[in-house]
Amino acid sequence: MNIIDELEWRGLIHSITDREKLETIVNMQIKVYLGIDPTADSMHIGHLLPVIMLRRFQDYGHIPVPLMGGGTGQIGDPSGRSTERQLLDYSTIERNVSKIQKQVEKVLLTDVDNEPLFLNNNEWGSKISMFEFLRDYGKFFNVSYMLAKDIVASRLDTGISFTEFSYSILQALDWLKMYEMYGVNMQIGGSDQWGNITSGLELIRKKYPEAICAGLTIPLVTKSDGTKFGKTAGGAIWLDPEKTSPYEFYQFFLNTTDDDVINYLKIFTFLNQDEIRELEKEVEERPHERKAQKELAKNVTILVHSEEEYQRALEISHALFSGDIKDLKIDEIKDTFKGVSESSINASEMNVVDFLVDTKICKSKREAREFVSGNSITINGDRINDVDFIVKKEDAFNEEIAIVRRGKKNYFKVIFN
Ligand code: 485
Repeated sequence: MNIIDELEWRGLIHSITDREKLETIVNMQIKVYLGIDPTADSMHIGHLLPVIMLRRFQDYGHIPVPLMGGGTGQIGDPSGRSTERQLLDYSTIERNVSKIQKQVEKVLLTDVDNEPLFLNNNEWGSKISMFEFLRDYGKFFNVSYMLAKDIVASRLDTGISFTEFSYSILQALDWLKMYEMYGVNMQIGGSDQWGNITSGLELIRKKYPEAICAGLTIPLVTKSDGTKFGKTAGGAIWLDPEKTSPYEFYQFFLNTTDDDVINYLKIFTFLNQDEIRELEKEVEERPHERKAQKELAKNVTILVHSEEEYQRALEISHALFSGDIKDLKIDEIKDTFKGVSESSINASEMNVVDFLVDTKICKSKREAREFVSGNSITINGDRINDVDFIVKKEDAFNEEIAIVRRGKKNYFKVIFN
């Protein structure tokens, strides 16, 4: 199997600019680039697939070229957006670049011959003068052609600034520069990047008609129930453990449905065809064991975080599943329940029914009584079935946080002030 067969089997190819050219360059050593703009101080789960893709190329002996958009991040890609972006200041961009670069480094192999070539487009972008830009690059772009590109066309009604309109020229210029300086002959990106990738390819071809380069886009990750992948009630799933704890990260993948799990194993893990076929059988024959989900969550958590973080996530999951959270440390409690709905109370003790209503865990006293007498409430791991029970600050974790479970799965965090 070569890399193309592998990507095809995994369902990772949305479009290829030129199949024949790609077939030619896979037999040599490809320098394959992926650009990421430093719009936040961390990548999110949407970035993970393309970065893993770079690693797949690396595993086949090719050279990954992660490009940090230190320059383009100052402008803002209109692709996939219906409104103008907020401009970021320079110091934020620099800080974001270094954080994102570290996250990319974790997924790629660094102590190998085909180590990644990290680049930043601010390097050349900041050196090009305005006149040079318009004379040497702008001349290659026909405005009516640019207006016809989906991204721009879809923004013509609502409005697009000249700044964002110019973005795809900058991305095209990047590829040309990297082709000239480093021989970068391939670009990958999500399917929203198609317009930018083809612009780059066309620019290279105009200057170097003999160039053998190819672009490839990756499909959007879909969910079988039609909802958007990567978003939870708590917001986006980030790779930074400070923003999304490894436990939440692990849980996110663990919660994958039976309908989606085989697809996700193919795209997010390095498990091979045989291993995935085995897990497919497990889903069919013993779905309740959730072996495929566990394997998915384990592999991705170890890749993005570490073996230790994975073990911690497992321990926390077991504790939560059994409801036995008493042994968790305060930091783990904070971590585990980050993003869980939170409320605060000012009293140091309170009757449980009032407490449940005050914290909005229950809608009314009547509902609160029903939950308590129905054995559905636990506080800090203890089941409370007495409506006269008094909840006390001194019993809370660190005398600070009470964790309430309503029913099997609904957790709430209450902060004592
Ligand atoms: O030369 C380039 C300069 C910048 C970029 C690419 C090439 C970044 C690109 N324009 C972009 O905006 N990418 C998004 C980002 O940075 O958040 C996302 C894409 C997604 C996937 C991901 O980056 O929306 O499809 O490519 C890695």
